[in-house]
Amino acid sequence: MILHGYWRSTAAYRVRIALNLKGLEVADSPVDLQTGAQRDPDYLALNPQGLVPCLVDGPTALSQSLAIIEYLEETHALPPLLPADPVARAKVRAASLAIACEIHPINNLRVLNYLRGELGQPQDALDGWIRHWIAEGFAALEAGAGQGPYLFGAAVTMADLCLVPQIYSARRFGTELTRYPRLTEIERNLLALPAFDRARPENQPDATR
Ligand SMILES: N[C@@H](CCC(=O)N[C@@H](CS)C(=O)NCC(=O)O)C(=O)O
Repeated sequence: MILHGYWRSTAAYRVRIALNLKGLEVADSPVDLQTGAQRDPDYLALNPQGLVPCLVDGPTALSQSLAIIEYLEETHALPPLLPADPVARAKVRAASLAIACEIHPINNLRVLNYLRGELGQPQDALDGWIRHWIAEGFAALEAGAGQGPYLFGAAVTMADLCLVPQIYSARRFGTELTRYPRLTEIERNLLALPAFDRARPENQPDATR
């Protein structure tokens, strides 16, 4: 398998954690988002959305991090990243989507470029925008976080794979995290696991700073 990603991409970070947890070695193919490599024709042939990650498995190119994680879950069952119980599965998916659909996309590079370029917004307005949507999303996650070392108790789930990268992004954009003591405690617990540590942006070969 080949993972097309970018060291600072939070969506690619989710997939890296899943691959590490499941013990799968893949070849890395960095796509430099800063130079617009995601819009190169060769990359668009793999993922017409021009977004990372994209996981190539044999003849198949898969996009969308949560779809990729569920593909890995279905093809490599252990360790499970979704609970067996349907209600618990729905809750894990809901928390994952709360991050992947409600927080992440509105703070994505192309959205920020549009706000800055077409809409002429200055950097401080963009910073406020990012922090606003992260704060709203994190407040709900903090309120819903149960007991236990991870978001859903003692087992790592897909929701944890979404949380850690989103906290990384929040920190990068200067979000005040002291308001989310449970989330940051869970983050600490997760980053102590080798699969999460190896997946950190700064541990990727294409990391530049
Ligand atoms: N929903 C997608 C989001 C993918 C995405 O937005 N990736 C970002 C990096 S985190 C990207 O490629 N951005 C490039 C751009 O905005 O031009 C997923 O979960 O895979």
